[in-house]
Amino acid sequence: MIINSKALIKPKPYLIVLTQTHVQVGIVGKPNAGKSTFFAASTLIDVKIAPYPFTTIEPNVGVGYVTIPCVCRDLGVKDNPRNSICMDGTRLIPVELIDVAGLVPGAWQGRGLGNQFLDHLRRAPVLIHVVDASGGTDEEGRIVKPGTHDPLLDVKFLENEVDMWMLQIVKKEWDKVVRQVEYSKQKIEDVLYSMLSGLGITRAIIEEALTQLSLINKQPHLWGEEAIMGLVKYIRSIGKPMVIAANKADIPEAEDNIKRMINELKGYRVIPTSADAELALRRAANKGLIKYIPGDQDFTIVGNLMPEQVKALERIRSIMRKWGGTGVVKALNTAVFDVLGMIAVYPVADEKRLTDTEGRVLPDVYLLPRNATVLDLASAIHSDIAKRAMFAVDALSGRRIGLNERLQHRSIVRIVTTR
Ligand SMILES: Nc1nc2c(ncn2[C@@H]2O[C@H](COP(=O)(O)OP(=O)(O)OP(=O)(O)O)[C@@H](O)[C@H]2O)c(=O)[nH]1
Ligand SMILES: [Mg+2]
Repeated sequence: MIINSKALIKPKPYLIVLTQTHVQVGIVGKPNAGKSTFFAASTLIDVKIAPYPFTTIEPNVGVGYVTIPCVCRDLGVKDNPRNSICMDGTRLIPVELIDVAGLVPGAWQGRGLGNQFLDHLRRAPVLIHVVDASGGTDEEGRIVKPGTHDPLLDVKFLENEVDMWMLQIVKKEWDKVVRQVEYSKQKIEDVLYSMLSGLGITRAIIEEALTQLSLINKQPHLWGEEAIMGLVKYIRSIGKPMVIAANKADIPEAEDNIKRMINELKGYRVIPTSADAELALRRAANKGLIKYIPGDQDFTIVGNLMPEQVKALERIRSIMRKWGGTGVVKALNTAVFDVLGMIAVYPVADEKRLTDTEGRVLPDVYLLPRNATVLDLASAIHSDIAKRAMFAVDALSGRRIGLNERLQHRSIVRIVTTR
C-alpha cells in the first residue's frame, strides 16, 4: 500500500495563530535538562539546543499541541479542522508553550541568569518541569557522568526557586498589605488578589489558601516570615502546579532514577520523556520518512531510508516500547487535562450535519476550564455570541443544555442565539 505520508502527517502550524485565549504551559528546569528540545519537539520550531548551560536566554514562545481521540472516529465522519489538526483520528489542539532560560540554585537572588524571566510565566497556569533523569548534569547544568547527580534534588530546588520568586513579590508589598487591611479595612483576600492576579493567581486560590492555613482572620502585621512563606508555597502549589518530565529516559542510567522518582515523589505526576526521540520522530515525519502521530506509542517507516537511519529509528522504537511512547505529548496532556482538568468541546452551527456555517465538519475544538458552562464556551468563541446566547443543544443526544450548565469533555454543541 502506498501511503501519502506527507499529506497524512505533516502538521500545519502556520494555520494556527496564538491568541490570548490559548492556555499557556511553561517549561521550566535547570540548564541543559532538555527544555528547548522538549519545546522544539512539541512545536517544530527551530530553537537553539546545545550541550551546555544557558543556551536559551530570551524565552521561546510557540504553538504546541495536546491531543484527544477525535470524535470524528466515533461518528464515522470526515472532518475539516480549522483551529486544530486531525491526524488519523487524533485531534491536535493548540496550546502556547513558553521555554524559558535555565534556573540554577539561588536564581531568585540573581544567580545564573536570575529569575527575571520567570515573569514570562505569569500567565501560565501549569508548568512542566523538565528534569535530566539520567543524572548526567549537575545542579547547575554542567555535564557530569550519567548517574552521578541525583535528579530528585532538582525537583525540590526548582520549586524553592519559584516559591522564592513569588515570596519576593509578596514581601516587597507586605507593608502595603498591612496598611490596606489594618488601616483601610480592606479584606485580606482582596488585597492579596490585586497583588497576585498578575501572576495568574485566582481569587478562589487565595481564599482556599487563607482558609486552609487559618490565616483569614489574623492581622497581617502578626504573620511573620514563616506564615507568609507558608501562604506563598500553598498558593504556588495550586496556582502553578508542576508536571515532572523525567527527561533523557533514553539514557540507560535514567531507568533507576525514573523508578525512584515515581516511587518517592508522592503527589507528583512523573512522566518519563525522551524529548530527543520525539524531536527525531517529528523531523522524520515531516520529511515523509515515517508515519507518526504525536503521542502514539509507535511509528511506521514509509520512506526510503539509509541503513543507519533505520538503525537510529529502531533504537527510538525500543525506547518507546520501554516507556510507552516518547512521553512528550503525554506530559502536555497530563498538564492540561489531568492537572488543570480542562475539557475539549466542539462547537458547531448545525448540530445535525455537525458543520459550521460554511459546511466544514467539526471545524473547531475549544479547550475550556474545568466546570466550563455553555456561557463560557460562548464567551470563548465571541463576546457577541455570549451576549446573544440562549441555550445550547447537544448534537448527539439532542438534549437542550442551559446557559449555566456544565459542558462535557468531547461533546459537540450548537449554541442557539437570539437574532
Ligand atoms: N539523550 C538525550 N539528550 C537530550 C534529551 N533532551 C535533550 N537532550 C540534550 O541535552 C542537551 C541540552 O538540551 P537543551 O534542550 O538545549 O536544554 P535546555 O534545558 O533548554 O538548556 P538551557 O537553555 O541551557 O537552559 C542537548 O545536547 C540535547 O540534545 C533527551 O531526551 N535525551
Ligand atoms: Mg534552552
